[in-house]
Amino acid sequence: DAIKRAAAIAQDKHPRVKDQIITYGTAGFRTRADDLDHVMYRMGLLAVLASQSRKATIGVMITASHNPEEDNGVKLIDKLGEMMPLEWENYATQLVNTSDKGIPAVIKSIVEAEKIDLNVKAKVFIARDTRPSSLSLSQAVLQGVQALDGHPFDFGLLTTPQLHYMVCCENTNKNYGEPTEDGYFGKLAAAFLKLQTESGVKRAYSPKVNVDAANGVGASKARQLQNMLGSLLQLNISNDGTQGKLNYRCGADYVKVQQCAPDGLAIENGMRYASFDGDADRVVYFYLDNDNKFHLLDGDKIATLVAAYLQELVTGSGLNLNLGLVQTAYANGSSTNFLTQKMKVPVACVPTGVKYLHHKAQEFDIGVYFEANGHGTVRSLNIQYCKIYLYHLHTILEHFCKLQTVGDAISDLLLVETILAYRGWSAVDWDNMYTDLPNRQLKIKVKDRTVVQTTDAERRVTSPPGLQEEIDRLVSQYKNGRSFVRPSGTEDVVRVYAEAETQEYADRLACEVGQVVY
Ligand code: NG1
Ligand code: ZN
Repeated sequence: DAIKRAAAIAQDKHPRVKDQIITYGTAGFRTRADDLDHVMYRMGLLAVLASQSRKATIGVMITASHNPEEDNGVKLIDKLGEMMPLEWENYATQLVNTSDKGIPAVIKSIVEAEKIDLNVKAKVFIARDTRPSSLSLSQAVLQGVQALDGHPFDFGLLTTPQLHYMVCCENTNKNYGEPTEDGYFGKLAAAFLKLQTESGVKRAYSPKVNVDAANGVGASKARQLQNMLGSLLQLNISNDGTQGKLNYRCGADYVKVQQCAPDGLAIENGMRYASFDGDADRVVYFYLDNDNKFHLLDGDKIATLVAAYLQELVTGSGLNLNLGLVQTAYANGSSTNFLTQKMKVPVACVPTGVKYLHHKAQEFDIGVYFEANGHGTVRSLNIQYCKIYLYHLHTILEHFCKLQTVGDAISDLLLVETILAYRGWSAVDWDNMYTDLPNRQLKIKVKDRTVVQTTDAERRVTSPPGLQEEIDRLVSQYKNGRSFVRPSGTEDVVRVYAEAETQEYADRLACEVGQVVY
């Protein structure tokens, strides 16, 4: 039968050659591309089961986001564009780590646990980023889908959020939009145009944005968008993959962590810049001031810009809608202060990982959520209610944000530009909302990162004993000092974050905390 045949193909064409355990983490499976062929094939099999279980189309995205070009990864997308629930992450880990011969038994146990009807027609959407390894890995997924008699549809190159959009549109009977690239870009471009025409563009606004596309898939996609926008928005795209290497000294993660401009573009003062990551689900902005000093406008600055604007719309409408912001421990302390004290916007803090932010955001009528690194969007469960009273708010939520269960560099860029145009702001004006506390992030290689355990949305350490007391002691020596450590969910490191009154102090505090972790 199909299961036996699938196992035979696994052994023959996609064997598991190394006896190494790999787990489905926050971002799916992610490791060196060379170790992923059998993982991809088996994820194709699992996608068929997921599709049969859900009686819906399931997505499989091949990318390792901001990781180096040599890495790759894969994650499943559930029927409404969300991440798969924990049980399915566990099934994925089981199926990937069994021997080739063990495949039928694991499949049968999943079929039993989820009461799957193997006769249901399965449909799987597949897409990939621009890594050299992605094409052959996506073919392994495709063969996995076919081995269990599922119907694969290969979109080729897409950004991660585009695939989320396709899956969600397909499963909502297309009443939201067409599951095609034309559908996606058409929707974004139409909303952008409409907002610009109806709320007006202040003369001080310059529609020129320089985009660092991380040498990834975001470059060609941003060009497709540009073609639909004419002169309303002028995207000048660098790091488009024709010369540089993916994510190497460029892209959102590099710019955020190194706090400097990427290679591959000539930065001038007076201009506005945006950096995407390798699969274009994150965006950060930056600029050079008149003294040629680099300024970062990260996820916290985007969240603040968006929350303040939406709050204005809500207040203006007189409606009783509660608006809140969700952040992680990495959010700059100044942003949290500004929002809670000046703007009176409630702020919740959750552990790292978009799925926690996305989930928490639903506790508000309008929940803005962003990680400091530029991952985020707005979640609103009251769109129908807003529609009648709040036309602009509705357009924003419905067209830029509704299908973004992970954040989307392209739609977030349009959202930021909409607000800047409405306010007539430059990057400097936006940056002046509040001043970031100087901060530093470090990675520490340790023998076993799982020894570090945390509580209180990762802001405090519970293990090893004594570590939190040491951190408290160090932090108390710095004015406006704050620091925490946590094990990474995507790399074999412990991350250290510190902020303080000056850059020198933030650097020093991060170093000192790093030493006690080590
Ligand atoms: P880890 O490695 O767990 O810190 C990183 C990012 C997350 C999220 C995930 C998934 C930081 C500090 N962490 O997680 O925000 O983006 O990767 O891609 O930026
Ligand atoms: Zn990404």
